[in-house]
Amino acid sequence: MNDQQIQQAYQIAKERYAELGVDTDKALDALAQIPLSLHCWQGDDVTGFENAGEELGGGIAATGNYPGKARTADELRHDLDLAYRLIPGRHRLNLHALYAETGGKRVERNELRPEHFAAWIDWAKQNDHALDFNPTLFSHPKAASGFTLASYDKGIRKFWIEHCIACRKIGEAFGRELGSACVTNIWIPDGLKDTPANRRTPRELLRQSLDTILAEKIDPAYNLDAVEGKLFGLGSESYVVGSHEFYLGYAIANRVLLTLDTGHFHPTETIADKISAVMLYVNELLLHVSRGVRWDSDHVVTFSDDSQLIAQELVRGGYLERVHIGLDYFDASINRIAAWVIGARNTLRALLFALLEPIEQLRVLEIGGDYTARLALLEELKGLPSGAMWDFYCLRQGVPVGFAFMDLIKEYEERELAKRG
Ligand code: RNT
Ligand code: ZN
Repeated sequence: MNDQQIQQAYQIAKERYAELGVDTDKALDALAQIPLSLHCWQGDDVTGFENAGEELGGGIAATGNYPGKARTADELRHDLDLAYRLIPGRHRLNLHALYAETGGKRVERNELRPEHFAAWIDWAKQNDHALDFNPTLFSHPKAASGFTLASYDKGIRKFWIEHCIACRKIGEAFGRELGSACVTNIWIPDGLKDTPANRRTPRELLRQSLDTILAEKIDPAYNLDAVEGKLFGLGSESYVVGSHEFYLGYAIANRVLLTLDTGHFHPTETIADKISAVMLYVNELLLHVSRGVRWDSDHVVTFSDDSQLIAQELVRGGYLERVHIGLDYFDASINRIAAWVIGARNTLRALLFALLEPIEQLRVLEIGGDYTARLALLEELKGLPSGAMWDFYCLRQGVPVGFAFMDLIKEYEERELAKRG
């Protein structure tokens, strides 16, 4: 399809939507305002640059050995540059503390400072990406027991508390330097493989640790704190200290953001239904959009019922202003740049699909009790030419339309990734 054909297809599609009272130009403008936070860790299988010889820990796993993974921060940034060129819109980058650049010097995690992220800040400024952040409480000898902030060992807790405090300050620096609040998200792996005898004390310890970490107030214009729970991990199948209920309570009581990761619940449970419930009690949410396959497997996001339902909830509920959308998956079995691009494009497509709904009409039908027509209309919408909208949006945003983005990835794979051995 050439540009003219894409525009013609858009015009015809626009009329189809107009018949239902949907303003497609408005939908495309709204989509252009939504930033996604791309997770740096898809580019190197959550390895980072500490070079301390630690395996990926914390009960998460990246499987696959597709060639060409980024080995240095420069390679990772270079790979990200390509990904951003193939994703329509302006987007953020989500960093992990593990991605510090310390110039070959060993810097303990509780001693990390903004200067260890200077190259990331420069790159972010040059490329107009705001930054988000995460302390890294895994892949480290002091996390080897499986416990960090909820450890019975006071020294271990202290170390990780100091790490999280250091990370909030780094987040604050990101926010200040880039003029956009950094969301600093705390996720810890703490839990037990087998039936615990005491579920209570580790949760009390975790609460204490979080209270200490968050004691210092930081201007929300620069840093926002978020807490992420989960149901289970590898080696923490029977008990996770930081469960959903734990953090839901903590976020409400302490006015921090709650993080909902799509892979962190029972496999038949969707976070879409949770959004309108928790938004009554928390001011802001962070989403980790991922795709679990049978478990929290962190597969690339697809244009699935699940991703569409989440996007619909955000749009229908009017929550876009209060929800930060991040991606969180790590697939090492396919081209890692393509993984970023496919997952991000699908998340945006799900949002576009939601923005194209004749929401007023659906509401009128529902309030009037006409559930038959509601069902009929919802199903008809699936057949409307949303693909033509998406193609036109990509064209307008100056990124490849359709499958053509894979040509650039293939070309980069041959030119750059092949050199990485
Ligand atoms: C783990 C959490 C967490 C991590 C990242 C790397 O289950 O989802 O968000 O994926 O911190
Ligand atoms: Zn997550």
